[in-house]
This record gives sequence, structure tokens and C-alpha cells, in this order.
Amino acid sequence: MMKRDLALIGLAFLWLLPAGRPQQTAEEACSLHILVPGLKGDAGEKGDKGAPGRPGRVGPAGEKGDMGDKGQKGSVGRHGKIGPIGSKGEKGDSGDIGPPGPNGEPGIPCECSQLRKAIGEMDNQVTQLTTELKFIKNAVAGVRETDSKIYLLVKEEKRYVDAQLSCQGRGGTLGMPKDEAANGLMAAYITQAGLARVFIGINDLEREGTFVYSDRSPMQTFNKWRSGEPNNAYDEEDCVEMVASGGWNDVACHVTMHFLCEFDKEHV
Ligand code: GN1
Ligand code: CA
Ligand code: CA
Repeated sequence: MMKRDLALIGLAFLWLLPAGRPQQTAEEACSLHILVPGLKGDAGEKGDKGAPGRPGRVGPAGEKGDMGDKGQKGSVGRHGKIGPIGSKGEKGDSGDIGPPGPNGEPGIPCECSQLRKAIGEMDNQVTQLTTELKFIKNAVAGVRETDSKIYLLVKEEKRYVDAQLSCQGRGGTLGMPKDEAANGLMAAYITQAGLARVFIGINDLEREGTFVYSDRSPMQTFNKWRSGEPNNAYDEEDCVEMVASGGWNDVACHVTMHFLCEFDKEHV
């Protein structure tokens, strides 16, 4: 507020004094005037040093430093998870023979003499049927057999591939002499039939010089090549014939001749 304003307020104050105090003198009125603030004093002395301010705000993140040295090796970790199940082990040895079982129930009494008679008659029938079957096999069909195989000489002249198809159509394959016994049986069969040669199931159709049996099995050490065979004569001999002596010779596959089929008894 300006000094002048304060003086005016002081005068107004005097003028408004209550009339109920007439004994007030002019001097008293003047002393009232002194209450009005005087002029601004001189600047005071410098105050004491203030208390330290509050800590400043957190500064921005510093730049990334260089990588520190490698730490020390840690202690051994906990056990890992259980691994996958291993492969099945080998079969163990068979156990000891168990104790004998309890006795069975007593059998029902039978008419033994009648049953023995029936069994005897059946035995006779089996013998007769075996003889008849042998006759049919040898004289009618003209086959030869071993414990595991049946051989059939087919007196039809065919090319190698058609001969193989004919044997397959009958449930077999062209004859495959894989040992001395089979080769001997086949040779005797050819001789007894009065033939000179037949196709057998051996060829090098897939790879020249590599002979395989018609079941695609590779030729082992056993062979009956005639002297100088196989010679792949005229560069065209990829099929094999057996001559009456039992020897083998490679011949052209397109020539036609009789052939010898072979059947597995298991598959008959
Ligand atoms: C036969 O046709 P030739 O004699 O040249 C035979 C060959 C034998 C050869 C042995 C079609 O040939 O496979 O290796 O005799 N060819 C035929 O001397 O039988
Ligand atoms: Ca050949
Ligand atoms: Ca030959």
C-alpha cells in the first residue's frame, strides 16, 4: 500500500472518531497519527546459512560398461530328469521244468475192440490212398518230389518268360537247383523223360554276368556250369538251360523249349 493511502486512511480514522468523546484534545488526535507505519527501514544483516536442501532427483542411466571378468565355476547342479526308457533287454534263459500236474478224471469205458477195428480199417485206407496218390503223381502228373519240394516237367515249348509265368500260374516257379541233390533229381527227371534240355529258373537279365535264381535270390557257391559257360554267346544269352547230364548253359531267352517247375510243399 502506498504511503499516501496510509495517510488518507489515518485521516478517515480521525474523522470517524465517536462524538461521545468530546474531551479528546487536538494533541491526542495528532498522537494517533503516529500509528501509521513509517518509511521502510534499512536492510537487515545477512541471515544465517539455511539447512541443506532435499536430495536431487535420480539422474538418467549411465552408458553400458565393458564386460566384467568371467565368474568362478558354480557348484554341482541338482540331478537331471529321469532319461527315456532303454531298449528291451535280451530274452532270459527258460525256467526249470515245473512239477507234474494232477491226475486227470477217469476215462469213459469204451467198446475198444470196435474202435480198434475202425482204426485198422482207416490205416488200410490211408495206405491205399497213398499208393494211389503216388501213382497219380508219377504216372499221371509225372512229378518228382523230395521232402520239401515237388518238381514238374512241363512238355510244352515256351520262351523263358512264358515258362516262368506258366510255373507261377500253377503255384510254383521255374526249378531252382540250389544243391547237388536237387540238381541230381532234376537231371534224372530230364533224362527219364527222354529230353535233351529244359529251361530252369536262373538268369542274368537284370545285370549281365550276375546270375540270380527266379526267386531273385543270389547264386551261392553251388553251380553246375558246363565247361566254358556261361559265355553270353552272341551277346544275347541271359537265361539258363539244364542239359540231361545236369550241366548248365546260358542261352538266349527267346528260344523255346520244355521247362521244369518247382513247388514248395508248404504252399501246396
Ligand atoms: C551253343 O550255337 P553255338 O554252338 O555257337 C549254345 C551256347 C553255348 C555253346 C557252347 C543257342 O552255341 O549257349 O555256349 O553252344 N547256343 C545255343 O559251345 O544253345
Ligand atoms: Ca548274359
Ligand atoms: Ca552259353
